[in-house]
Amino acid sequence: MSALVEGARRLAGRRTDLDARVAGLADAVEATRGRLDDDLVDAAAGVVERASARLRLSADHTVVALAGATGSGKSSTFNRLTGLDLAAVGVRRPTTSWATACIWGSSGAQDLLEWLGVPPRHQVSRDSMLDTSSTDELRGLVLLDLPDHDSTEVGHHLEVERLVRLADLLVWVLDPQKYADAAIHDRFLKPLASHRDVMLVALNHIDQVPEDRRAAMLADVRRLLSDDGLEGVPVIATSARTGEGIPELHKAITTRVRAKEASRARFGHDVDAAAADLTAANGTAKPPRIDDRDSAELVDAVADAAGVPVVVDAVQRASAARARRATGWPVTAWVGRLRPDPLKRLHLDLGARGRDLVTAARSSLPPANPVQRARVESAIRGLADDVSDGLSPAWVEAVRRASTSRAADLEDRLDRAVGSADLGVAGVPWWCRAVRFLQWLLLLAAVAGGVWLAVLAVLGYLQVPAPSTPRYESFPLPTLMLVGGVVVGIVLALVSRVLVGLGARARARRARRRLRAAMAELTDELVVEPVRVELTAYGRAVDGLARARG
Ligand SMILES: Nc1nc2c(ncn2[C@@H]2O[C@H](COP(=O)(O)OP(=O)(O)O)[C@@H](O)[C@H]2O)c(=O)[nH]1
Ligand SMILES: [Mg+2]
Repeated sequence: MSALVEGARRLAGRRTDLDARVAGLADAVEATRGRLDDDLVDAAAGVVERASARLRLSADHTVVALAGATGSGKSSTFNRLTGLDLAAVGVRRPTTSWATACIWGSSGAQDLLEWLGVPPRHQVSRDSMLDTSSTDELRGLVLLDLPDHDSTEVGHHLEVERLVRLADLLVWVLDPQKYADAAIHDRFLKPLASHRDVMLVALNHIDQVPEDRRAAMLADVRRLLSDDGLEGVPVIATSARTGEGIPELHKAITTRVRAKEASRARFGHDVDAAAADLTAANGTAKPPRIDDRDSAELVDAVADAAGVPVVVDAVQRASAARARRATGWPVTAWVGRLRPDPLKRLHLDLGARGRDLVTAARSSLPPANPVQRARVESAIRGLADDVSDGLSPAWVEAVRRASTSRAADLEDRLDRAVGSADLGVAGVPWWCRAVRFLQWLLLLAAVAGGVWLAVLAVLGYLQVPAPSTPRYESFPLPTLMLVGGVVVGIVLALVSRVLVGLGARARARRARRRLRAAMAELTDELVVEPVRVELTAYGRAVDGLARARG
């Protein structure tokens, strides 16, 4: 990050009076753009623009910088103007040296000086010294003796450029011996043409120019400046040694300080007026929050329109059918299979994955009917109205607009959201598979018992002596196997049926939960979030306007 950007940011973070108020108004302008009346916002934006441009980076101080080539007399002039022997005269300052500063009425100048790169030992406050009359006149003045401007160091040159850009007034000190030096004009003065309005030239060392030549030399200086694109820049003949012209220079600086003070006052009024107008349209109500109840009703309405109840019902029925088929007595289950499958009628596929089931269920769903749609619309409106209750009409409108801004997407995305939700209903529960295994064992036992009995019967019919039949507790084993296998199988099927019903309901509940979560996510993205964006903007506007009003 360049030093300039860094410094500007630090200054922007400065919270002194008008600076902060203009920044607040700028925030409010940004937050209300497109929401409040355009003319109103444009007017406030104009105030921000003019104020920031005119006040530059520091609203509370007038920065006057003395710049020029080595030996032109910057330091001497600085000492003359401050009445102090602060700046070292006749010293060529090395590239590492910084500006020397004198501050009149020093309060709040600390950040500014920090950014200017003036170390504390190079700062002096004119406040505590001497005559209070000139202190008052120049209150807020920061006078800088810049490092020598003809340094060949690029980094050094950039530093000076930075300071020059910040200055409210740049006093370029010229030396009569070198005023026509092409290098000075080409390298330094021409590039400053854009600073024409904030420049002043002091033709120093005037005591060394014979009286009769002064007028001609001043005219020559003006002509050269004009060639540089600096026409109209005031030129004052000064002598830091004899004090000649110093009162004029002093006066020019005082005028500049007053002008800045006047513009500060004017912009203060402009900011007041713009902030008041904007506040009237914006309102000052506390930024509202979105009520959970409103979004819950919206999710309900959307879930209904998306056919969530139908899908949940299908999940329950399909899960029950699947589990019943797995746990039923194999004989009746097989007979049942001969009957038309109720799920087939429902177009519900018993795919291994729950997703197939849902896709099928969705495909057989009727699209949302007008009643369902109306409920969604009214839920959205209800949310927008509740949230914007108490806001100014413009913001009520903005919130309403935002709430429906993505309504078209909503219908579109609902289908996909329901279709792609993982309902967690794949396959049958593990215990169903265990029961199924048991059922087949029981059936096998019954069949074996039956066959055994049949063999015994045939042997009896043929009067062939049969081997003795094993018994269990006086019951013949084959009979026990046949009857027990059938009876236990049927009882197991009946008990399983109860469990299957409970399990299917649990799965339906889980499916509903997941579908509702998907619906909530969707409504949050497409309805609640756009509203939230408006509320955030409203909050910033209220906050910015409060700061703008001071
Ligand atoms: N005769 C005369 N000498 C001056 C004047 N201003 C500065 N000087 C001398 O010029 C030399 C350089 O002055 P200084 O203020 O250090 O210039 P800077 O390098 O621009 O800061 C010093 O010896 C000063 O005494 C002036 O108006 N008239
Ligand atoms: Mg100097």
